[in-house]
Amino acid sequence: MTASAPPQVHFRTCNLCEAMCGVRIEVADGRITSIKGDDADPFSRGHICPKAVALRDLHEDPDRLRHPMKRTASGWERVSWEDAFSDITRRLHALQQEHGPHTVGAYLGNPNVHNLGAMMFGPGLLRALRSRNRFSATSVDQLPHQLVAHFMFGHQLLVPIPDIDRTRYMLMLGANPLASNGSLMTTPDVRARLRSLQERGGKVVVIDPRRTETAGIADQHVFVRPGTDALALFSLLHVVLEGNAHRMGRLAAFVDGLDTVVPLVRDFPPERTAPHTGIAPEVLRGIARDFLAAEGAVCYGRVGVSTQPFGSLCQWLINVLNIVTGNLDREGGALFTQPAFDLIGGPRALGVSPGSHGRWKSRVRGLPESSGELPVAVLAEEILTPGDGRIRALITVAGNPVLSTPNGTQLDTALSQLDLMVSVDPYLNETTRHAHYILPPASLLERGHYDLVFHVLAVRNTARYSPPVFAPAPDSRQDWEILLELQHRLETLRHGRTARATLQYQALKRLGPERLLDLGLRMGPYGSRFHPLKKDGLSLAKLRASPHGIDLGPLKSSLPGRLRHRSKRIQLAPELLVADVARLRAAFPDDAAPRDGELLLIGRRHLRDNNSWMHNVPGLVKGRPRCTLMVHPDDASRLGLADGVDATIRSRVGEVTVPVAITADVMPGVVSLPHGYGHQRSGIRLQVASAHAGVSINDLTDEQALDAVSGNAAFSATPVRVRPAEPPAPPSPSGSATPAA
Ligand SMILES: Nc1nc2c(c(=O)[nH]1)N[C@H]1C(S)=C(S)[C@@H](COP(=O)(O)OP(=O)(O)OC[C@H]3O[C@@H](n4cnc5c(=O)[nH]c(N)nc54)[C@H](O)[C@@H]3O)O[C@H]1N2
Ligand SMILES: Nc1nc2c(c(=O)[nH]1)N[C@H]1C(S)=C(S)[C@@H](COP(=O)(O)OP(=O)(O)OC[C@H]3O[C@@H](n4cnc5c(=O)[nH]c(N)nc54)[C@H](O)[C@@H]3O)O[C@H]1N2
Ligand code: SF4
Ligand SMILES: [Mo]
Repeated sequence: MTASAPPQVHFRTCNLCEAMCGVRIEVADGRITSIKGDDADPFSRGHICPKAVALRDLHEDPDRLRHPMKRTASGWERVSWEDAFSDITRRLHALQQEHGPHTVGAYLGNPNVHNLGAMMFGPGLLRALRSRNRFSATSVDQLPHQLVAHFMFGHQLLVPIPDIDRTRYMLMLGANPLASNGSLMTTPDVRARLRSLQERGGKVVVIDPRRTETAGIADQHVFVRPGTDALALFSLLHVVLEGNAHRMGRLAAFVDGLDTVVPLVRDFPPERTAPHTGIAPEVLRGIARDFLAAEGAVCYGRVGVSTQPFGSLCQWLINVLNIVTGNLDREGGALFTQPAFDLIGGPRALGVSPGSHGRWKSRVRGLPESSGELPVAVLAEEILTPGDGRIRALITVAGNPVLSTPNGTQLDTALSQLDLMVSVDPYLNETTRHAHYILPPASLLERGHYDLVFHVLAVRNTARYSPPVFAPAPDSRQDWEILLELQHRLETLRHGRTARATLQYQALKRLGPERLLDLGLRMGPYGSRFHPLKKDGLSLAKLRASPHGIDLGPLKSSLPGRLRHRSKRIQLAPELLVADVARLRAAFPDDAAPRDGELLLIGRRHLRDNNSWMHNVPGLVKGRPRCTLMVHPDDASRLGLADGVDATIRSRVGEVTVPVAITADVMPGVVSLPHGYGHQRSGIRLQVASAHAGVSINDLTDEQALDAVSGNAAFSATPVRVRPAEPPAPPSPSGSATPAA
């Protein structure tokens, strides 16, 4: 017997969701033997969720692709990186020569934001493509937040973050952080943080059409009819601003537009909106009263009030509520972060653009771009509609839009008609099965990690770098290396091989994400670069020497300095948002009759899911099937639905059949189905997920249902009809070819 080496211990940030939990990973003989919370992480303090152990399963997953693959008439074939890169870029270039730059589309999925290399090198590839047909998961998620931040504060990433550790009143709409672990609010161990909020005498109030896990621990839960939150928020503001009594305090000196807002809110007394929202006027008045009385209150809204028909109005009104009550930029309210790598106020070349809107429009439906991208709800029609400017080729990077964007069935069809599709992705899944090439990156534990984005959105200023746990596998490429290679080859085909471009490419290749990170840290607000006196300023070396991360303190007041409008003033009443109020009024006239028999569909998340791509981890999918349709008992009995028995759900765009779960936790008239399922599609290579297929909610959601201002998908409040499923046809007796007469 040979003695095995003692286990090595690696400290790392889990990058699977936004919470940035510190983990402690033990490796013996090249294999992971344990994953635990890192008790010494000053931010997450040892907390992890059940998904953390999936870091190992994902790394070891036999279905994870390890080599570039090409789809041929006889199936998938392994190809060399060189052959893949050269054929792909040659064909992309030829298509662009013939049909113009916009004929190549790109879709960037959510995991890009959790990937240092992709964050740094994705923009270069997009620049090289020169296409207006860029899409991302942003427009099925947080686009309203970003657009509103761009309008109001002058930068799309100036998203106010709830000061959860000091607030005394937290009003949450459309968020379930106990399942999601928090979003646009990086907050590891949110349960403990909410408990301390309550222990210091504070209150948590949840407005949600479902009594969620978070609602379950809240002091108050209020049902709201899906898609009507903008009305409820207007009514809250109506009460708060009664008698014209704003309480902006010091904010008043740099806020423009209160005069526009005040007359708007007069139109929405709680008594008038109650029939639509289902929220009793006295309940809303009580919330407004408590909000005003609290020493530090914050209103926070997330996916449920972003992916809905009035997503932008909701995010706007949430900011307005925080501002007019004096809770923006205040301890215990909502504050902006001061991250070590500053994507907002740092050097332009290392930052994110402040944002834009309407510089161009989509070809078919004429929807406006936001910050350089178009709403992904138009992707399918841009491929399917013939004519000049049609998308003929598509690159997807870390995205599964067939399961994650509205009317996935339509996109599924569209993808099969592309001349060329390339997917940078570790899996052969519902989307990448349409690719001509799949370029799988090295595993997530084979790369260094720093959360460029989530440090910007965290409830505390911290910084933490994770070196790779494993050396990259032989002949593997990191995401950033794949993106840089595609970029360089495309540019070379276009401009020829110039000395300058070659030097630049070689320099970037040598620098890689880590050196760029170091540069950003040094140039950042805590950095050493330009502060010769601050010898111990932040740098990558310093982070490497602090493997548990560095605490940089609680969020601090930063206004008006941090605003990115040249005027250094907050725009309380951006024109496009004010104009959208007419649409809200028209959608909910005073004499609206209830729609007979129609149910409103909403989504949900479960702690053990992560969008569409973690159902291949056995430990996360075990137990009772989670892809069920929650139905209120009253609706179930009216419709003849039984618990555990299949029902068929039909919307304008499609139909799915799934077991029913009867529960009074959903509001009457509302049904809920999780997203990210639907792994029954043929040709995927996800053994475990295929055995837990479920159905895709996005085979029901409608690509025409959008937040009109941003073009963000409006998943919530999809009208559906539900009926008991037809019993499966009885098997015909064997041997009989003709049915019995
Ligand atoms: N376990 C797990 N964690 C995740 C993810 C995951 O898939 N699984 N995904 C990650 C991602 S990409 C994101 S963006 C975040 C999202 O993080 P959250 O926003 O916290 O996500 P959800 O849990 O979907 O919570 C949305 C809530 O909105 C409610 N809702 C739906 N429609 C309406 C409405 O019209 N009005 C109101 N008031 N509420 C409504 C739903 O019932 C639900 O409770 O989670 C991240 N974390
Ligand atoms: N109905 C409904 N639809 C929704 C939502 C909802 O609440 N309801 N939520 C929306 C939200 S918030 C989001 S963010 C989107 C997500 O939408 P997407 O980003 O399109 O989908 P994901 O399921 O996150 O798929 C991620 C893909 O990235 C791949 N991947 C994972 N890690 C890596 C990596 O390190 N590198 C590379 N190159 N690839 C990787 C996975 O294999 C998978 O193919 O879905 C949205 N869709
Ligand atoms: S909460 Fe998020 S970051 Fe923390 S362990 Fe779970 S998946 Fe990882
Ligand atoms: Mo998301």
